[in-house]
Amino acid sequence: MTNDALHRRHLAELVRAAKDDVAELVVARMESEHPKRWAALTAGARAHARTDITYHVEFLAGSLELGEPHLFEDYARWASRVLSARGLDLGGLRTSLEHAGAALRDRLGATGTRDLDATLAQGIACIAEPPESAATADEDALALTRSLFLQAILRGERQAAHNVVMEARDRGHAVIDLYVDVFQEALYEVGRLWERNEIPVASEHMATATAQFVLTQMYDHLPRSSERRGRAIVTGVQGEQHQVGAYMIADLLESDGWSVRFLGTNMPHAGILTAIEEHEPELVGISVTMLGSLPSVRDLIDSIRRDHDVRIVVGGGAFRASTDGWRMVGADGYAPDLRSAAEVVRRLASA
Ligand code: B12
Repeated sequence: MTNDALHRRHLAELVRAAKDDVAELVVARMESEHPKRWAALTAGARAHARTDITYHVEFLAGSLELGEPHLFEDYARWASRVLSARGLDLGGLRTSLEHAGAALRDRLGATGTRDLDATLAQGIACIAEPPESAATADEDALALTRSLFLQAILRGERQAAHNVVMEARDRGHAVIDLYVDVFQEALYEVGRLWERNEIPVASEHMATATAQFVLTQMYDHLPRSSERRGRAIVTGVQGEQHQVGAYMIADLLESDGWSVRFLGTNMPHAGILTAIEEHEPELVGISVTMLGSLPSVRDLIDSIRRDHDVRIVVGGGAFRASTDGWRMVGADGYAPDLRSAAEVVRRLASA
């Protein structure tokens, strides 16, 4: 690891270690600036505000660690969209980031405040009301299936969601296309609907649960390669709750001839290491959605490498916008989606 990377990691660790204190300080400062507004808040709303600030700090740390300020810009744009959709004032986000910057500067002293200031300033400059979203043309072959599937999962109608997907399969669509163009894209749309405050979090949960129910039924319809490629484990990391992407990767690898153990996600790392000892895989696939999970995946990869000679491939939302994130956490490879994953894994396995 270069000195620069070591310095960035050190800075990110200091920032992460300070997140709870910073959140408390920022809330106290905002409270003292607007005592009436804050007095009207319930204890729950106050706790919520504090949690949001810890998220800001975690994303800031991830962006600093990877040396990619655009990741924090993306985060600031995303937070702006989420808050605007709920009628909340973006001035609060700006102030909380400014206060968080001041609290971090006090804590860090001379250590890396230049990088911190620059990344924060870039993020703050991206806080803005989102433009009206332009309607996008939705003309691919599975557009209608996706739209019907989305409606079914948002209503929690398992039978309807199942029928829609099976009809598309019976029309000759490959399972991998259904996974990506129907399941994945419909879930991304669920995320956008939640982001715009058009559905409550309960609908997001129900839609995901319904989609996962139908996804498990696709297992019997997966094509099976006659190759025997070896053993693989697919898992998420501790603290990460998103697991549909990992589930799909497990199915894909099994379909491509791997003997797969799928561990789900949010698993204590000791448990993942035990599973590796028992299954003795040649390949470990790790799925990470939240940028805040980066330290967790780095720790997991370090622990795996201490005792096991395996190839490690990562994927998921945390790496998508980053050029080098997967290398920084110590993985051997990265695939942005299901379609590219089989190829990346085959290349890794034969290297
Ligand atoms: C479902 C969902 C949840 C569910 C997850 C339940 C479950 N059982 O998985 C719940 C409700 C628990 C949840 C919680 C949260 N979520 Co959420 N969630 C989603 C949602 C709507 C769908 C995720 C999904 O299943 N996508 C479909 C899969 C197939 O896509 P994928 O993961 O990208 O996987 C593909 C590739 O990335 C790749 N891949 C993935 N893993 C791997 C691994 C390997 C080895 C390889 C090679 C490739 C690979 O291949 C896959 C197939 O092509 C997304 C929206 C989105 N854009 O993803 C938000 C989203 C990810 N969530 C978000 C947020 C903010 C949260 C919460 C903080 C708050 C909330 N909404 O409740 C918490 C955080 C929890 C935590 N600590 O992890 C944000 C993240 C924003 C950001 N800035 O990063 C998103 C983008 C929603 C949004 N638009 O705001 N969430």
